[in-house]
Order: sequence, then structure tokens, then C-alpha cells
Amino acid sequence: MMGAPTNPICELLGIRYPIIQGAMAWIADAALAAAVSNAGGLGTIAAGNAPPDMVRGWIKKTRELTDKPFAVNIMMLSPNVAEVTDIVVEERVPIVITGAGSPLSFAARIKENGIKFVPVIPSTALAVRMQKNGADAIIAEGMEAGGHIGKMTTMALVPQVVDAVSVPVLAAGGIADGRGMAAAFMLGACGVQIGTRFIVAKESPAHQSFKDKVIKAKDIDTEVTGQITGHPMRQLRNKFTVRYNAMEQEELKKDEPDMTKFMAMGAGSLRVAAVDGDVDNGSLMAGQISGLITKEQTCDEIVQEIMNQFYGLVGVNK
Ligand code: TUI
Repeated sequence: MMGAPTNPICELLGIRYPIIQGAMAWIADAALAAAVSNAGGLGTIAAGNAPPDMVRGWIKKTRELTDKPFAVNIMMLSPNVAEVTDIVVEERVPIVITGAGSPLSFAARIKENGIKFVPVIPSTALAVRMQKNGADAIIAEGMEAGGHIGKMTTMALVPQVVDAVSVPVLAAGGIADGRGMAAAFMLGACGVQIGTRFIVAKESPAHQSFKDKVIKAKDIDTEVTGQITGHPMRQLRNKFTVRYNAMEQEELKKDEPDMTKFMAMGAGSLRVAAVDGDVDNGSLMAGQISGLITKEQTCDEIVQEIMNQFYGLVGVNK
């Protein structure tokens, strides 16, 4: 039997399968990250807006649950970015992924400490800038993704980023199975980041009501809020998104619209959905591929199913 074929992302990150679990604030904790890493992918702890001590706790807990590599995702809009950066350095986290803004003021510190630096970007220009600043790989995320998104689709973004940089590129946004992964490889990616499907993982701490919403969702059930504030967020349509969009429209009618309160509203509402399970008043961040997701499975089952389907399509033996 052949081993897993060599792949630049697997070699770089020391993992078996080129599947990174997307960071989902208040969902991607130690239990989920360790389960994905134990399944042969790369588990990711989402620092999000969490207090720094909580992030340190998740890192320590992840190490108790797995001896495999894992990543911490630092969300650049968090007020705690500097403290979380200190923590990942102190704790010798092997891989840092960044999102929701430019990580350039922290990149040197991450690299100097021997940490692999893998930024998520929504455009080719940012990918090039990240490579110049030492990115070890790039995650090109299309607007099919859940949460904070750019303007490009995965289909259009990935091949343009692949042509613009020489480091390995992973595709994200709209991928939840082996077909999406194979498509990403056809575009030149050598790995994928998958978020939404892991919301419904058995090991995911997302509230059961949130998981049920993802499982019931159809293709057209996501909505983008915050297009006017400059921080567009994709989530499942609910009372929250309807109210949010209406409030934004009202604010815009004012002589001096104040958009700052909307960002805070978005950030806090994710916790309301994911932790408290209030699926009416919380923000159910999830991607357009939610419609494809029909059941809860363990992380091991998810990773195996994706890889088996992928190998079947690209014609590689396991
Ligand atoms: O980051 C994400 N998705 C997210 S983060 C999040 S939590 C949040 N909380 C409060 C406010 C906003 C978000 C939920 N979902 N995906 C990766 C991603 N990165 N998408 C877009 C970007 C991005 C945007 C701008 C990366 C770099 C960037 O740089 C701009 C610059 O300043 O140069």
C-alpha cells in the first residue's frame, strides 16, 4: 500500500492530509482542533475575540488531547491581537494563521520565533504582500465562505493567487467535500481550508440549535450583512440578519451615519448563536456550502470521507 502522496502543505505543516479546519470564533476550541489534528488534518484554535488567558488554556488543552501539529488563528480585528501574539510565541505554537485584516505588524515576530505563518487573504495583491513578508503558505478565501469575507469568489481568486505567488496556496470558501477539494486542486491549490462542515462535527462545541440550522440550510439560505460598514459577514438568514440590514439602511439615511456600532453588534452576536444557541438573535456565521451538509459526523469521519472522495476523483490510491 502506498503512503499518502507527498504534498507541499503536508510537508510544510507536518500533517497527513492537506485539510485545514477553518477558525470559527467560539466554536474552534481545543476539542475541535485536537479532533481534526488527530484525524490527520490541521486543527485550528480560533482566538477570535476571546480573552488571551482563554486562548492560552485552549492551547494547553489541545496539547493534552493531541501530539500532532495544530494552529492558532489570530483574528486581526480583535483588541487582543498583541497579547495573543505573545501567547503563541510563549507557548511555541507551531503554526499561526491570520484573518480579518493585515497581520504585517506581527509577521516578523511570528517568523523570528520559528512559527509557520499562514495568512488568509481575499485578494491577489494581499497574497503578494504576504509572501514578501514571509508567509510560508497562503490561504485564498472566496466570498462563498462564512464570516468576514472579501469580494472575490473562490473559483476566480484561487488560480490568480496561484499564479502570483510561489508559496503553496490553499483554497477556502465553498468547500465541504472531496469534489470541492478536487476542484481546488484543479485551480492549482495544494490544500483546502474547510470551516462550515466542522461546525456540525460531533466534537464541535457549537450549540445543537446552531448545528441543526446548518444541517437544515439550503444553498440560498445565507445572507451578507455589513456590506456598507466595510466588514461584510456571511451568515444564515434569520431575524438577526433581517434586523441588522434594516438598521443599516436606517443609519444610512442619517446626515452623519455612525457605522461603528454595527461592527460590535456583529462580533458579539456570533457568541449568542454559537454558545447560547439563540438562533434568532445571534449571528449564524456559515458558508454557502451549508446546503451540502446533512449530518453530524466525527472529525475523523469527515476527513476520511473527504479524502476518499478526493482520491476517487483525482485518481490517487490511498
Ligand atoms: O477572517 C475571516 N473570517 C472571519 S473573522 C470573524 S470574527 C469577526 N469579528 C468581528 C468583526 C469581524 C470579524 C468571522 N469570520 N476570514 C479570513 C479573511 N480575511 N477574510 C477577509 C480577510 C482579510 C481582509 C483584509 C484579510 C486581510 C485583509 O487585509 C486588509 C488590509 O488591511 O490590508
